[in-house]
Amino acid sequence: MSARLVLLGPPGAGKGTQAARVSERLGVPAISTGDIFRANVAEQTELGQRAQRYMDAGEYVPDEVTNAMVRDRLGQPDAAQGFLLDGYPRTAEQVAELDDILAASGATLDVVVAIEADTDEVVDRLLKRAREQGRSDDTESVIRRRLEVYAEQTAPLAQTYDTRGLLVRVDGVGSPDEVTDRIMGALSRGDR
Ligand code: B4P
Repeated sequence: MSARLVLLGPPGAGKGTQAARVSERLGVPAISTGDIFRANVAEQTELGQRAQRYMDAGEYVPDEVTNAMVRDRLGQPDAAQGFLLDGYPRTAEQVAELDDILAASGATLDVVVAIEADTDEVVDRLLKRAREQGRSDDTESVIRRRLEVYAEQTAPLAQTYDTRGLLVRVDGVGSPDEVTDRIMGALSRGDR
């Protein structure tokens, strides 16, 4: 079973939801750049102060900030035997940085799972989360901007990883359990 994974997908596709479940089943840490940023915002660290205005506007935090944070996190002992990255890489520069980080330790990615869901579905989910949890970037206009940024900068990365023979596409519509079963099935079959 693969140990170094990336979860790709638009905002609201279920990356965070599936990262928690799949990482537990595989016994590797789930590393969510969004969660790390939000924890830093809550604690008002310097990193949080830098990230907040981008997140609240639906823009990506600059690559130099995000890359340094991920490099540091992947250098921690619990990530040495594997990890599941949720929400990273999101830009071509982040792909290059991840390649560099892994090459330095002689490691390689095993699989990139793209969770697919159409725009109406993800907007509905994020607006529901806005009503239930009040996340500051879940307003309708910010959601639209996050989807635009995703289409411009992150959607093309699926092609990059497909060309490398690492991509597996999974339908993200259905219950969380159904989506987890699809991901675990694809991993155990070795789909690429
Ligand atoms: P993230 O925290 O990654 O936010 P997200 O893309 O909206 O995904 P999230 O994981 O929260 O949603 P999920 O699909 O699981 O990023 C937030 C911001 O941080 C970015 O906009 C950016 O500013 C910054 N950032 C993060 N990483 C960065 C990077 N690499 N570079 C630069 N900036 C970065 O779930 C959404 C909702 O759907 C939930 O309410 C969930 O309960 C629900 N849901 C999940 N699965 C479902 C299902 N099967 N059915 C119904 N609902 C479901």
